[in-house]
Amino acid sequence: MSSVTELGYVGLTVSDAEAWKRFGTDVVGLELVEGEEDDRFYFRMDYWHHRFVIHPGDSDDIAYAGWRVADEDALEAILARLDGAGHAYRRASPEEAAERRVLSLVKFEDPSGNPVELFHSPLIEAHLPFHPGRRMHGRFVTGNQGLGHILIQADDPVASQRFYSLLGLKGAVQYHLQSPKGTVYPVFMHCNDRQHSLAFGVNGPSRLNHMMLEYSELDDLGLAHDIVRQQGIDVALQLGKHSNDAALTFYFMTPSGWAMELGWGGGKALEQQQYHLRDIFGHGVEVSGNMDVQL
Ligand code: MBD
Ligand code: FE
Repeated sequence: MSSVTELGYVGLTVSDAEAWKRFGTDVVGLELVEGEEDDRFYFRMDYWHHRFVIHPGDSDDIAYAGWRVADEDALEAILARLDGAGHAYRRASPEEAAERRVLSLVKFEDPSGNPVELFHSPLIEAHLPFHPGRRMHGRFVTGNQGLGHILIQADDPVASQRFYSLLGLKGAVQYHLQSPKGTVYPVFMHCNDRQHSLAFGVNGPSRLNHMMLEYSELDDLGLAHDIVRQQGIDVALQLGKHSNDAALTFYFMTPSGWAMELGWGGGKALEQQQYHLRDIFGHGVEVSGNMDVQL
């Protein structure tokens, strides 16, 4: 069955562009690319033209998630499944594809209204090595695992899981967690070795609850943690290790009010599903509001 192969890029609308330029480079280590268009800027993580498109605006949320497919055949196979499910989509124009630096692009929304894009053939600037926005010991874990994972809003997690299965993602409820609103049942889905590229079932103040990026070296996670503490940035969840992907991570607030999860050591996706009641250690809530779950 044809599937999306990875989370390729993410668009973000941000209300404080200058804060984001500093945050992306100085805190996270992303490479800033400015000046190609007046109304946006980009962050790179590797050889891709961009991994993040930042649209300065008057709100703060995810603008779109770009899921890669291998080629035109894979794209058509997925669109046929959307047809079968009666789910509407729009084939983007060549100009819109060029705007994303891809050769083929389709746009639609998931059942909760989150904007989704399918594409193939991103622009890879093989002549332009990644130049981190600050010192890094290693690199971001990307390649065939995509840029990381996103946890987005789902009004009806069952409907969301059914919908993302049409794109080829696999997964299930992987935790039963306590939150102030009662027990929550987050779903985690994968489309490559990364244990999850997509999660939903923990709703917060914005469509995007958090995004996770992974460092290849533990020392880069430690460095990021030092910088977050030195800058006095609010930490949502303290350092801890997840039961499902075994990644050592912590969560802190971006200038947009949703959380960034930075991690190291994520494990591979399993064939079979299992669920957990809590994490291995840590992940205590420090500043509440975004991730008020007892992991
Ligand atoms: C994650 O990446 C996560 O964000 C949560 C809430 C649980 C397990 C793994
Ligand atoms: Fe996460």
